[in-house]
Amino acid sequence: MFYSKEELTERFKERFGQMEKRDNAAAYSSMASIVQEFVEERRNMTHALYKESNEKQLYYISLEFLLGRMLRSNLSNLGAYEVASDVLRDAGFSLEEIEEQEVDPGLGNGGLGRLAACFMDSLASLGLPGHGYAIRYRGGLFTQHIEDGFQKESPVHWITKHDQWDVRHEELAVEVPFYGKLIKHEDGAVEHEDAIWVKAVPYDMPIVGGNSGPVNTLRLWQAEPCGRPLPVGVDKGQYEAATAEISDRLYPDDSYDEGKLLRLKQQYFLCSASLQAIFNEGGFPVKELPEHVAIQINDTHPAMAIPELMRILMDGHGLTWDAAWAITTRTISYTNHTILEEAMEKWDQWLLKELVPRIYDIIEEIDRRFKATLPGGLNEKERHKLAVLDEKQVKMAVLAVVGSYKVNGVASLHTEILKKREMKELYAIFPEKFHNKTNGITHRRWLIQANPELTELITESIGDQWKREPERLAELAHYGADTALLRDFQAVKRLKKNQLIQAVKAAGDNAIDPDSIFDIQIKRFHGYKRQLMNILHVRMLHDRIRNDATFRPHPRTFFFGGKAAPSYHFAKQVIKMIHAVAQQVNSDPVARKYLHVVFIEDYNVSHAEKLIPAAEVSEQISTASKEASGTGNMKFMMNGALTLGTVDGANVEIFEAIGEDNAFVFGLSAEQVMRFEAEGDYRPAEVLEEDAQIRQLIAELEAGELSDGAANAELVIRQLGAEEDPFFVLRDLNSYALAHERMVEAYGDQLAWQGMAWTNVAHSGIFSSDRTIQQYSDDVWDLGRFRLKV
Ligand code: 26Q
Repeated sequence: MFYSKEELTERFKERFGQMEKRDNAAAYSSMASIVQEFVEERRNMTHALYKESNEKQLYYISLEFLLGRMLRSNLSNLGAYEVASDVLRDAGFSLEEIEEQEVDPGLGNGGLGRLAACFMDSLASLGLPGHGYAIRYRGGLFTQHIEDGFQKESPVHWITKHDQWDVRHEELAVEVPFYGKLIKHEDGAVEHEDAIWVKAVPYDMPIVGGNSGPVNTLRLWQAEPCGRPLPVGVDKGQYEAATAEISDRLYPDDSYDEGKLLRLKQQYFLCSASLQAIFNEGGFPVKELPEHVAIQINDTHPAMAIPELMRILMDGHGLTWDAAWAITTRTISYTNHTILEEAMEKWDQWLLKELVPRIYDIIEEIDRRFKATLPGGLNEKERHKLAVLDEKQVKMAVLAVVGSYKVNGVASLHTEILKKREMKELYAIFPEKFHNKTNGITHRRWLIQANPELTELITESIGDQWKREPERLAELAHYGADTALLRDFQAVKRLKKNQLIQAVKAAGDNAIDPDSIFDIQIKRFHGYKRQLMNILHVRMLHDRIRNDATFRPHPRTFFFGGKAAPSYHFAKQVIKMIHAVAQQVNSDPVARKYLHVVFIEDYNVSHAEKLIPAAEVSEQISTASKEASGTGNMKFMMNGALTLGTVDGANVEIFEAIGEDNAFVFGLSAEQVMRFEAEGDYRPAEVLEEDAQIRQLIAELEAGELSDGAANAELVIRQLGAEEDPFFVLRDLNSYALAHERMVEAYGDQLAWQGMAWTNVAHSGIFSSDRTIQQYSDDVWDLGRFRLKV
């Protein structure tokens, strides 16, 4: 148990008393440090427990962990939110307010990073020994500012501002070799000469789950210079700068692989440091590694863990290739998060050869041996698809599949596409490796913490066992016709909408109508996610309101939020377009009664926690086949928003769970999209010929009306026109508009709407990441559960 009210008051007074300025920041840091010390002690106890047990441990290696704020989450998972609230209130503070002092550590881009964070929460909550390994970037994802409708970026150095939830462990530092040359002896031994070594210092962050389970570790590696002599000709100043750079910042591009040297350094730094640390934990004979350790690589970004493990086993422990390979391919497993070709990681061979010569050497051998096992009769294309080394490049996805014992996609449709199309050739060779693990989200952060009001209502209906077993939310289905309950449910939504209105008001928008439908699209900006289709549709509605005095639909507020990669110019033009349309709609004396557009600047996890509980409509409108899973979709349904979406990613499973009657489904199917792509016979011009309204829209776009001047939309115009609309925006626009019409009509019957929303909540339990993690554990990692006795 956490401290009693008396104990906590005592401790708080003591710390707070020592503060120079007695403000919110001081109250935050006093409370945070008390919590941190408490959980740190449990982390140490947990570590000892795991060590003594000698049981299998999981290491989840990821370039990203998008944690969000820690104070509320830790307190809530400890069951101490109330007591901390009380103590603070007695001292004249509000916990909600002091929380705002915490910098949201943005150590991730989007879905992949947030998934890793949800997984950490579930591992600890289920009492499973699973630890994260990542980089302690000094600057997380950039802050987004909007200037004249355009996105501007500025760096954030979260570490300097943030209260240390992590603890430095100098004594556990390891060293990572870069550059240099290989010397191969006749007996097969390999030496790495003249390497430049970088020190990796771990900062350990306690991961507190719910259910008073063990406290796991998220280890963040920081790059520093080390004491070894530098090879001749290497300048000390340059060395120090280059070292610090490795953990300086997160790459802000989450779909396009630029092949940058620094990114490669980060990847190897993380893989090597993490694997060395795993061996340093030790406690078992090296040959038994797969019985004691499972390593999950989050996409291909840490795929160098495969050759690095080979290196350690052979060069460090003297194992033969065959022995080392047998161990590696029983230890490492890989999750794929994308099917976008441009996001598939490929590195220039010369770059790896120069930066990590031994790793390249091992990859070459992996490729050689793999090619030697391939059946005869493969055609050219098939051989390409199966090559780790291909035309001067290293293909990380092939390396990851060949070197892993399990490979998974993140939603059922996604896994099927991997097997049937993207990785068809690899699947034919390794059918037993492929499996699906549909993503999930932690219901603790996304329901219990973000929406305490709904949490209470649920608990009043079905008791609180669902908090431990979220699938029990299904019991809510028995109450779907209870009118009084549905009215309370509606009141909760209204409250969350008002809270959001207050938050947005603080940011300067005073005009949000609480009676309007809250329609929200929040996610990274990407062509395939089709924020463009959303804003074009808003403009269509605006046109209709102006041209047709009888068209007066139920008021709607469209919220957008998300960042574009700084170099993704198309996506930035869409952001500009949203601002331009917002300006027009919000200032039109007639239209503003029915339409309102809000752009949430610098969207992050903390904003999501406020937006999602207030949402009524969840926009999940990716081009079918492109969104591997999506996880925002799950957060929304769990908070009672209805999905307006395509049959893509995990939407498919959401629709299955709730029935299509409880959502607004539209658009081309994945199969149709893939057929068009294969045949190359989609002609957006034909859509224009048939549809006068869309024609008008494009004319307005070309006239610069949607962008404060034509030049601001040139890439959008080009994509929809000359580039033949690769994401089928025009093709799906009409069907999208019809889905909106069905939605507005449904909204008119509030009781029925609340029933639908309730059904969504009731069937959201299977999308808890507790379910996902249990499946990984059963099918891939084989972990045992722990209880921490205190
Ligand atoms: C690669 C190379 C160099 C630099 C950056 C990258 C890079 C970084 C991040 C490539 C991709 C990402 C992130 C991908 C991502 O977030 N994918 C999302 O993963 C979610 C969790 O599985 C899914 O729900 C989403 O559908 C998927 O888009």
